[in-house]
Amino acid sequence: MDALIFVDIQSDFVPGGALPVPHGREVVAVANRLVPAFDLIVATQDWHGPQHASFASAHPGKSVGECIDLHGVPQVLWPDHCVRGTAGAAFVAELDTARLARVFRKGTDDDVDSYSGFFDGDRRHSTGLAEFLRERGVSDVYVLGLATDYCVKATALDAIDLGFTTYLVVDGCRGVDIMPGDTRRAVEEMAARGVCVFTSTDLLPRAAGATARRI
Ligand code: VGL
Ligand code: ZN
Repeated sequence: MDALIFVDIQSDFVPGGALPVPHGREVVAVANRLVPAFDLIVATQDWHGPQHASFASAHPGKSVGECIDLHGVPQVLWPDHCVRGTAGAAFVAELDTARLARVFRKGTDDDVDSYSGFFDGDRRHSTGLAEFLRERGVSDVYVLGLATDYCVKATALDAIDLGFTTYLVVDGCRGVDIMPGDTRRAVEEMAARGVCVFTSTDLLPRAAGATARRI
């Protein structure tokens, strides 16, 4: 059983939003095109309180892009983004959400950041995504969304660690690239850890009953 996972395709992560991922809006068409090819589709949402510890605004004297030590863990400071219940935290309006079986929220703990869709806060708190997928007999997950070098990477690597056969739909992802090359390195790291890197055009024949081809 396959599942498609939309990672953080939220208004704040596309141009015009609070933490715009360059070309982020381009993932929406890819996501929407894949919907008919899957029987099970889920999504994650970054869902922060207004004073979240990943926000530069929560640390007087610090600015966006700086890295601080947060309870012993390096933390990049971001602009305020995806504050729960705000327009920026909503899915991009053009995203086809009609067939989402469930939405999993993360980053809800003010004191700790959480990039992976599988865990909220530290790794002891599940979002419920892994259990949800297992209950439905899912063995293979197809991951796409924003941002390649943060939440997509963390979600795909956790999927591998949790034992799912994991595919990255690479043309359905865009990265932040704080350091040039971060996105490319993230894809390389995922591939090295066992993630199969695909493009949506390799997957689309599934809708017609063909088998996906590894690139
Ligand atoms: C993300 C930075 C901060 C992401 C979330 O969804 O990749 N990036 N919060
Ligand atoms: Zn965030």
